[in-house]
Amino acid sequence: MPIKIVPTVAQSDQKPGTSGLRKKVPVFQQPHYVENFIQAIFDSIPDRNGSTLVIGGDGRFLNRDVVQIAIKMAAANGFRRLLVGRGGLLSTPAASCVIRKHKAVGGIVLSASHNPGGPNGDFGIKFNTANGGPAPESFTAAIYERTRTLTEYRIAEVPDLNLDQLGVISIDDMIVEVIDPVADYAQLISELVDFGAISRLFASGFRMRFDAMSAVTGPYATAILEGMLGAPGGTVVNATPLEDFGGHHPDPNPVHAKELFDLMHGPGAPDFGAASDGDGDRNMIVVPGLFVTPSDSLAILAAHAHLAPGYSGGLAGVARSMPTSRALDRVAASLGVSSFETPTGWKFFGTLLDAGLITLCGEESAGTGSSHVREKDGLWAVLLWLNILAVAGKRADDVVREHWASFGRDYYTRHDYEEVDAEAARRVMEGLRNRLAELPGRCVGDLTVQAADEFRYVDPVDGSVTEQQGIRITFEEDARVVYRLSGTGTAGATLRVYIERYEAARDRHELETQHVLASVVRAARQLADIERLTGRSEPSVIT
Ligand code: VG1
Ligand code: CO
Repeated sequence: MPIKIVPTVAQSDQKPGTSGLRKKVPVFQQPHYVENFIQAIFDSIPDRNGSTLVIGGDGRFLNRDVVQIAIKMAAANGFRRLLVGRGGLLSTPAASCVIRKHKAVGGIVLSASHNPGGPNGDFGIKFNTANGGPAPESFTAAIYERTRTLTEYRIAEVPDLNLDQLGVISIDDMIVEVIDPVADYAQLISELVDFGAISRLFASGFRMRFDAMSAVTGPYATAILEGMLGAPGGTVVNATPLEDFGGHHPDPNPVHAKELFDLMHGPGAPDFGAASDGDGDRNMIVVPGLFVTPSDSLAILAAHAHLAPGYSGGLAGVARSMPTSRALDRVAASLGVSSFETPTGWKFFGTLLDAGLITLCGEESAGTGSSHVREKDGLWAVLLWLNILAVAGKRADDVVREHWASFGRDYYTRHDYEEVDAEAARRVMEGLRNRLAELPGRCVGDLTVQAADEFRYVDPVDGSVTEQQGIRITFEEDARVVYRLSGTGTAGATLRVYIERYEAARDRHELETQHVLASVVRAARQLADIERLTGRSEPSVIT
């Protein structure tokens, strides 16, 4: 096999963010841009010689091209065996599953998650390590360092492979196995949730809608819900992955999954509604008449997980990202297990999961997962919900209301200011940072600041320290505001403001969220001086 060593010029902008390298498609289309980043990944894997690598992505525009490049570069960089999803597809949780099951050294996952796709949309490349999880900070820092110095990359000069047919292809002494993207994943999930109970639930007339948002979960949800569990045909909608997601944001929230949201709030609502994102790691749960916030969904799953075979022995512990509401902590306290608070991004759950300190974890951004893989897993969350409903024999909306009655309700909203001028966003954060010491005791409207700090994470397992992970302000009235800058955006900066307030009183659990949170929202804007510094009087997206 001829191997070409191609001279290249190092890039200065290939710093991975919250979840890999994400940029606009035209950026990735620059000569050698993709190859540089992949070579930097390979150079950062010390034990790659003779190892197995997994490759797949969410099917968005560029996915097929980059899969071919990654295969040819892997052949020239010492890998022995590649596992590639048919059509170049692998959802993020399935990629994690395949890496673990086949003892791969890691995987290249191509996705920009919930961001729009197509020729002018976003693309992304992420590396997951041998535990199946996103590379930790130390690893992504090494990749970044390498991108700034490399001078050449290696690629095999072979024709494109046919990835649409299952089978084994040899490139010299490297073998490429084109695998069914669903099989290993479906097998794993069937060991965790009670497929018999869910099948009986569907047989009894239970109806749901799953919106795959024209993204990668379509084939998974169709195979499992309709194929294995007997849900009626048509339960999964927008089930065919499209390169541009049909022109939509494949972001499962009330704004971008509005059709599902409206259906669930109308007279003909089915018993349960769910959606997932571009790469299948996020989930939205909406029950008749009620949107379940991801923070509540996480807490509800933790409280009932023992009803599923995979968790019948109870939970070792739980974790949530810092901006996620404290609803999970209340459940952990009642179960008598520890609850950890990590920075935003799934990579921070890895050490806790590997050490067996936690079983379930999640983020406010529609991510829920467990120790079965090292990524968040949208379809798994939906199936665990169905398992709970089937075994408990309750309506989904009753499960939510009973949860609030037992634990109180954490009203929650996130206000995103997208594509803000990067310098203005930096000034918002800097301004808050400089005033942290003087805020406690200060009155803002009808609220009083109790504490203000900047989140700094010391990993309890490996001791690594991550600074500046969000500014948090708590109020004496049991409310909290968190500010942080997104690490996944591809244009300007995105300021995220996370707002919550706890209500213990049972007669205050059915109020309108934005109404309950109005004074906290006002305080959040005022304290950070958002309008003056960014020129924005309203956020671009409220979820
Ligand atoms: C966002 C979310 C974060 C999530 C990340 C990746 O990051 O806030 O919770 O882990 O996206 O999700 P940021 O830095 O933009 O706030 V996904 O579905 O892209 O893999
Ligand atoms: Co995602």
